Amino acid sequence: MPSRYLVLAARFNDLITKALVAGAQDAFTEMGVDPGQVDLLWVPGCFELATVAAKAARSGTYAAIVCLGAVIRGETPHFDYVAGQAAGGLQRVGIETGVPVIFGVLTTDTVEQALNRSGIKSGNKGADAARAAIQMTQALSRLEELVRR
Ligand code: INI
Repeated sequence: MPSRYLVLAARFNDLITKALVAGAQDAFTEMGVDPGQVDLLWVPGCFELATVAAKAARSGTYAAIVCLGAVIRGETPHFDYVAGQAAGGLQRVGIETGVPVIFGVLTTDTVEQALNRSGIKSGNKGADAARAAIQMTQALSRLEELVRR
């Protein structure tokens, strides 16, 4: 299994997504992953996450892909489309490629709620996503052992 991780982040609402990226990077480091093993790539918005995640997953380079973004309902009637397509697209990439694709996309009603979940008050969803990536790589390694028995 590859040992590199990709953090894939949306620039839209970048005040929030930069904080999610920092949270993910810190969490990887805390969990013993060398920062040199964690690549970072930006896309314009959450709608584009799945396209790049699919290519990254098929490259065979990454143990897991952590997708980060913020979709805020108050700012757009597109909320349901952007959030729904991002979630569905990313889930499909994970299922179709077998590479863990982590959904670290905030979907909130307000900017304040998003800020709170990006390290201000109620934890950092980016850090949670990095932890989920590690847990998924561990689960897949364990599964490989189990099915080889
Ligand atoms: N992209 C986001 O990541 N978050 C949003 O809240 C958002 N809003 O508000 O529309 C958003 N839109 C851009 C979208 O993801 C695409 O980048 C754009 O439509 C170009 O395809």
